[in-house]
Amino acid sequence: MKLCVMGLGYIGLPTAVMFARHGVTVHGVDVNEKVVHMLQNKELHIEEPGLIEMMSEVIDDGNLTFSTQPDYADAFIIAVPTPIKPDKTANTDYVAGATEMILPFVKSGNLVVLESTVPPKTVENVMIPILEKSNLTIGEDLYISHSPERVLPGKLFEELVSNDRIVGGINEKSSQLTVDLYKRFVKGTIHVTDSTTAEMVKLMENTYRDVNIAFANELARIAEKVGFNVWEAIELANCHPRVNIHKPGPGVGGHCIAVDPWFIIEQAPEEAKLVSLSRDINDTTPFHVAHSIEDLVKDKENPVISIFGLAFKGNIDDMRESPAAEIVNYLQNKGLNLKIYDPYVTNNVEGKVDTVEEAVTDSSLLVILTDHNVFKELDFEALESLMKDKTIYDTRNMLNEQKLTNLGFNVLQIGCELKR
Ligand code: SAJ
Repeated sequence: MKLCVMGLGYIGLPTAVMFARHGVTVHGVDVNEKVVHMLQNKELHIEEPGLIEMMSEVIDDGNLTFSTQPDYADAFIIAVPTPIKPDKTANTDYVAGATEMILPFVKSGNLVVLESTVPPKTVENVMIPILEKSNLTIGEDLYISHSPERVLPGKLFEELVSNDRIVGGINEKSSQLTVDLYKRFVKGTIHVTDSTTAEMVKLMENTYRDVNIAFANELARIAEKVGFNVWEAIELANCHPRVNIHKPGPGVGGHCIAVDPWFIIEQAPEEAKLVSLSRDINDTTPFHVAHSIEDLVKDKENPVISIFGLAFKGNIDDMRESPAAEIVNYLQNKGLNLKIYDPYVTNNVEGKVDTVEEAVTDSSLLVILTDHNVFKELDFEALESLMKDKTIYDTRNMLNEQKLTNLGFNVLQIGCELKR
């Protein structure tokens, strides 16, 4: 069995490695020559636990090769990015480009699987018209499916195996061939449907979280107005066996949850009212939090604000669509003096410092924006003496409020009254 994987990013590369470890001869393709060159030399351009070891092994065994050009194969997997355009519609050019690239190599009996997250009908409206140019009869000579990736970076190899998988073929034979392909390593259930449903399932999962988080963020704003503690209220509501309200926070970041709902909106803007409103609530949340921060220091003279966290979520270095970065930009544009600390992020950011001590010296306000676990273990007793005013604004509700109050801190949270 020979497989050609188009796109060697966070999903394509680990997927290629997994197949190569399970009896498949894999040829990995990327348009980026530098990436291909690095991989050929067993160097990684992405980080994922276990990847380098497993990749080196399959390269040494001769089961995985890399190039900028596709090759003949029994099956093709397309795992290329689908970025969002400034007008909030999906850019499917890379999907179209990868499909065009394999066109000269597809033969009768081949299977083409799209893994990239796409707007509904992309298989039908983007891929099929291109593959029709092969002169093969679609669905009879050439089989096509969508099987969306749903794995969490950092836990990729675990989730590739244990997560359930959705397979949406353009017909029964396409689905069957796709199931046969993935069952080489997938231990979760493989659910079969059609390609458009599969496209929607992936978008619905991330949109479910976006809408639920928007509800939590809205509840936080209501709590600030009405005067109750949203965290306690959500915890109590979630004691009900059929309630699961997500957590409020400084906003929704990352390249999935903050992006995928737009792929639904672009196909049905009139109908996707709740989805649009949720995007709006989550997109304006960083500004709501930034205004609260401004308000907390408005009576201070030349205040120093310590910002803890730049990544879009805890324990990672990823700043894509990060609400923390938006809050930082907003406050810096207002001329506020920020000292920013994030032990994971290596990007150059104005105001970023290397130590906790530098970040808190002379500070009037310490703001937690990202839920990195290491922030829980900070020695607040030692930090307290370096700060000017002992106020902490914990937008993630991750610190031990009682312990900090005992140390003399005034601890504030989003979704609670802001007592200055
Ligand atoms: N967040 C909250 N409140 C919450 C949960 C999350 O404010 O209760 C925020 C986070 O801080 C972060 C953002 O939402 O800024 C998104 O984080 P996340 O952990 O919910 O999701 P992602 O974007 O890292 O990964 C998601 C996952 N999808 C689901 O859980 C349904 C993952 O399984 C997908 O593979 C990934 O999107 C993807 O590639 O689509």
